[in-house]
Amino acid sequence: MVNENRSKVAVIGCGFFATNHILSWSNFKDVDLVGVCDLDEERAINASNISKGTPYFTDAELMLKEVRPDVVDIVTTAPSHYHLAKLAASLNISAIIQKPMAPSLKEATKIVDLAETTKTPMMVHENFRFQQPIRDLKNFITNDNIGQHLFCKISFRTSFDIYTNQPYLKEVDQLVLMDLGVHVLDTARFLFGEATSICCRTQKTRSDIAGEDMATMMLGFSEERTAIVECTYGSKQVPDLFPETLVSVEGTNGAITLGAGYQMFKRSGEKVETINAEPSVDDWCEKPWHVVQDSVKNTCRHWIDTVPQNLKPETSVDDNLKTLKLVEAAYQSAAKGGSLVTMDN
Ligand code: NAD
Ligand code: 89V
Repeated sequence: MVNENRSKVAVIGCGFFATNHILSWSNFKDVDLVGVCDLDEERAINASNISKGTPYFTDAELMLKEVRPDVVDIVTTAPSHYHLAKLAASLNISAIIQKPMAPSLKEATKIVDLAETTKTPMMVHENFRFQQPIRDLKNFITNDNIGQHLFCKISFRTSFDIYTNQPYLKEVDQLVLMDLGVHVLDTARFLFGEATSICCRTQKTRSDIAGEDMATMMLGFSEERTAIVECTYGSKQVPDLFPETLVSVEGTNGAITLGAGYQMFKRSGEKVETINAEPSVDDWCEKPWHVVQDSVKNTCRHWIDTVPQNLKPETSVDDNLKTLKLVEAAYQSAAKGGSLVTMDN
């Protein structure tokens, strides 16, 4: 869907990941990227250079007051999200906030309250559910192809060196569930709805990081549906499929698997099909990051196709709080060696 009205977008945070946002916004025909901002001037200038000279700033408040965007895209790390969302709300500007919404469930709740009390539309940039192969898989299971849903497995296992691009990840006490768990748990919610219980075990595979880098979870859903959800930055598997997410869903009448190399295997009754579900590689994208980059573009597009039309985005902050509640419950379970935690939905 293409809007007739143009949207004005500004970006705060021009670090490692923001390039994908800036290039996504710059390539939409109905969006004007009106400002980019980073405390680090060199990063702000670089962001301006890659987006055909978008005005750059080193002070977020100054930028928002000067360029008056319809929406500000906050691509800083979690500790600054609440403060920046509050700034946006105080200026009556909508906000998109990168995952994780906040460093804790408590602070995420403050963002949800802020959005509600100020009536400011706010969405979390939770992009995994916007990966095209995962959207395709969801369509297949919701169109009555596999019968009653029984079982789901979501797996993201790699030892890709994330710490070079994101050194701050070595310092956080809660690592893999907050950084990657949010993605895979949100994908589980997207595919199977709200979990009624969760158990989780975590492990640490190296000594130079503060947090855990391996998590294995089992989620229960109504009607005895079950999901195994796992994520790790410490898997020495070959081949290393970074940044692919493997997903399979089984039902009473069929199954679908998104496998390595984006091979998708579908079974509906006796009909079996294999397709290549690899996302396209836009001009500004490069393999193997294209699946992530494509999903960033789709997530930004989701905002443009919803909020300006007064529609609620799928990953509104109140929706995303449910993902963070699962993360918190997973940590509670892990602290007790993997005991069952019942979700209060
Ligand atoms: P980064 O540290 O590389 O960049 C963050 C930038 O924000 C820094 O340049 C910093 O100077 C700037 N900044 C911080 N506070 C600011 C403020 N008040 N005003 C202006 N600039 C400010 O971090 P990153 O690795 O790019 O991560 C950013 C966010 O993106 C994190 O929340 C991370 O979890 C998320 N991320 C998401 C994905 C994904 O697939 N969705 C992938 C990687 C990172
Ligand atoms: O950091 C992240 O959010 C992840 C990735 C696996 C790409 O690093 O998306």
